[in-house]
Amino acid sequence: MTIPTDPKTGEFRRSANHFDARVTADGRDGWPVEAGRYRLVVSRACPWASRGLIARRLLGLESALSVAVADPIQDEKSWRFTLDADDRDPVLGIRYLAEAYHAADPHYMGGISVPAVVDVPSGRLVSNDYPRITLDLATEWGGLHRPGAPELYPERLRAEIDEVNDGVFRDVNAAVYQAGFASKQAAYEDAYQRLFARLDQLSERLAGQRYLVGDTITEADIRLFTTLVRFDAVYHGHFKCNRNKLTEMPVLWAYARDLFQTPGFGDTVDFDHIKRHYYAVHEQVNPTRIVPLGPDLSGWTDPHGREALGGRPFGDGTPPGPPPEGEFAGPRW
Ligand SMILES: N[C@@H](CCC(=O)N[C@@H](CS)C(=O)NCC(=O)O)C(=O)O
Repeated sequence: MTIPTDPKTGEFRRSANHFDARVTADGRDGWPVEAGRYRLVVSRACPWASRGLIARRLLGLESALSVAVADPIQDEKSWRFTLDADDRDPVLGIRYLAEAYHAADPHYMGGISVPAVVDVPSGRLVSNDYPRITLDLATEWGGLHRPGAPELYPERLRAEIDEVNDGVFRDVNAAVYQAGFASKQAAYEDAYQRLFARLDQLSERLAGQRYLVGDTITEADIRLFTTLVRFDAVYHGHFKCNRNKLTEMPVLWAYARDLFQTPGFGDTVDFDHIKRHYYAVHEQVNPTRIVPLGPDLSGWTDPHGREALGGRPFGDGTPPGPPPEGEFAGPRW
């Protein structure tokens, strides 16, 4: 994989999400919410795709929206279904995610990214617009949510969630990549400084409250979690985000463990996929492609003590049940 950076500043250039149609309750973009119609294509390595995996579990959309898990190691044609029999996704019948992109636009020349929502009957990509995908699962897919599903994007908290998400996107979710992919010292240092300043600020915020916004789990927690859970395994070493480890930031470490141990979070996390993807795919950053054996991940299941802060993880709702057969990705150590 070639990492696109600005030749002048050395800053990582993230490509735009080209396919931004929305699956909605009223089908205004031509894609109505419908059980069994769409397939969510993910890599369990990818933080942006993992948002979708978590939201789907929390909302109980597993049977309405099936999931295809790509091999964590892309080849020159990008994401592929080599974990499946015959190297083919059993539902879409394709070998590469690129086939769904090209079914939607035969002339498309951009990146092939996950997460991707694909229309099963036509095989066409509908959306790779990851920030929108989870918000729509929370709001537009309400008719298919399980009984007791949480409100991940409640109207009354949207302004605050959006504001927190903005900072978390810029200085956490995206900043780790900007640090890791920078090709000039100043670009790296800028991302590193923003990242740790924001993590310090989030630590302060979370010292006295269990979740980022309100007293229940929201979309904001999902977005912060997907970066924190990768922090020590890949960002600290591979991306040089090494002022300290997550395990050395007591508030954030307890917060991340609390979420990890909440049904719907930890059971989507596959540290093996995460480590192999980052260390083996970014050969500009890690030319030997050696995947480190550490860190010791056993602490993720240690008690976190955050119940003492109160909070109602699912509000008036309930936690989701176990993941469907064959989908459990959680702690296996
Ligand atoms: N679609 C977005 C975000 C999703 C994203 O970056 N996904 C990564 C995996 S973590 C991916 O699929 N990268 C391959 C590519 O963009 O070609 C983007 O391109 O910036």
